Amino acid sequence: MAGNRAGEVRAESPVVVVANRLPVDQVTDPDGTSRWQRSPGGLVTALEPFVAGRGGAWVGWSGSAGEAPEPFESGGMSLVPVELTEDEVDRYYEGMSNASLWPLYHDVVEKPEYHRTWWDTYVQVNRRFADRAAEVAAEGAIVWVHDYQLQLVPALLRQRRPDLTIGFFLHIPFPPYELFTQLPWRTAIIEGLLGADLVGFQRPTAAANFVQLARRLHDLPARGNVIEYEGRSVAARAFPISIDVAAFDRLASSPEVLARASEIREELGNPEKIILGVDRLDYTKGIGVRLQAFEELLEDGILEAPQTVLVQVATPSRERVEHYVHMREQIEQQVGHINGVFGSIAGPAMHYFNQSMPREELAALYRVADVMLVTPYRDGMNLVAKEYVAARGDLGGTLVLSEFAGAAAELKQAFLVNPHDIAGVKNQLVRALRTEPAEGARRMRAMRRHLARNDLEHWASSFFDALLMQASGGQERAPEGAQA
Ligand code: GDG
Repeated sequence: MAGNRAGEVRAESPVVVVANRLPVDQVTDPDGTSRWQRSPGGLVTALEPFVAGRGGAWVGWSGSAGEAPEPFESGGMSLVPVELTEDEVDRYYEGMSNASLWPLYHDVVEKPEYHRTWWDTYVQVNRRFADRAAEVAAEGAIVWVHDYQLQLVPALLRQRRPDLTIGFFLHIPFPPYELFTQLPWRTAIIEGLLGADLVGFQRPTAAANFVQLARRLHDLPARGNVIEYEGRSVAARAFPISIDVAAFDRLASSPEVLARASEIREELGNPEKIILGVDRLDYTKGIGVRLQAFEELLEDGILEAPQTVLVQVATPSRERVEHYVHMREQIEQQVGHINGVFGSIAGPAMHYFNQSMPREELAALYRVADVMLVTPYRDGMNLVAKEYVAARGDLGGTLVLSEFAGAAAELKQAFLVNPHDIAGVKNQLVRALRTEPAEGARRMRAMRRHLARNDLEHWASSFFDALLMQASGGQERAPEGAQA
């Protein structure tokens, strides 16, 4: 992404994205100069075509506490930084977002903590995001707000700017009434979301949970997935997110990545089978489950190391949140134990990386893995599962996937598992390892066919189309400068 000119905020953006993070990271070059670099990751790729080149803006936090840089142009968009102080990062981001809402929305896999000071800061920061969005949006603009950190923004923005069309998308699961209602600020969150014209979720069950909450908590009338609220209609629907399938396929079949894939197999000592896990180091991802299944299979003598090895990439994440510190210790103890007992001079039984890998290296790992293990306890979607399928243009490899990942509803030919059932995970892992190539190819082909039609562009354009439709009361209209 080129260009980091400081400049004026464009007060007239016809399309505005509001997300916790800006789509760029500040990097410092060896000569000490700092510049903005486009963040890796799908969301930017998906949204850029809708925002860039038509005077669109992206409102978000730069990622470091303290004074925010001036708005600047980058990649054809106005980037509008929102300032967060150290205290706000602690309370709004690490506290309310990642230690209250994240565990609550993931089926309380860990116990959420509720603190009034965190909530107060969450409200304060959501106001600031809404203020910035209200400043940059043109009359009648479309604003698309993202994720659990900013659930109050739709209503706050509507109060300030009733002329706007507002969409919201939640990237993580949305819990049922019975769980959600433990949140002390439950009515405020639902009211916040009801400020949108369209609330998008990964799965239809999440949309249904939201509609039920609006009906039961707020006594609002609803017809199907449409809630009537303050004289407006608010629709709740599923839009399963995806990846840039063609780009990932291309990357994974490039000569460099293929060469690296063979090199990895050699460096691992040419094992017969390579099992792979790739996750942010997060307690929702069920990393411990797969380590336990692997360990028990070694213990049972069903698998032997290092003929079969497990490679686990666990990218560092939220390292200042307490739950994450404990979990990392536990996982690292488990890895140490597995290698202590089952490793040999010929090589360890498993390879663990607590580091972020370049995208090319991930693609090579996907390409060389005979079995991909994705075992979250709960996951909005899980893009790793989709990346693995996109990477396997050779139709090789098998996918073991948790039923509790949103992706399981689409990747039906995976070996599905309940991560709470270790015996079941072990069985499916063994089945996946023993799959005949023709059967594996049949499954992979079917999943690839599904993904080819349901890629990231499809996700973003169907959300925009539905948002425009909803805002125009059922009749599509073309907004100025926006591609529907
Ligand atoms: C949230 C929801 C939903 C991981 N390690 C490295 C690396 N990654 C990349 C993967 C993948 C992404 O990070 C992780 O995406 P997931 O979807 O698996 O999980 P979350 O981060 O929890 O994302 C999730 C998603 O939002 C989108 O809506 O699917 O359910 O929880 O793209 O490849 N990338 C690189 N190096 C690494 O070491 N380059």
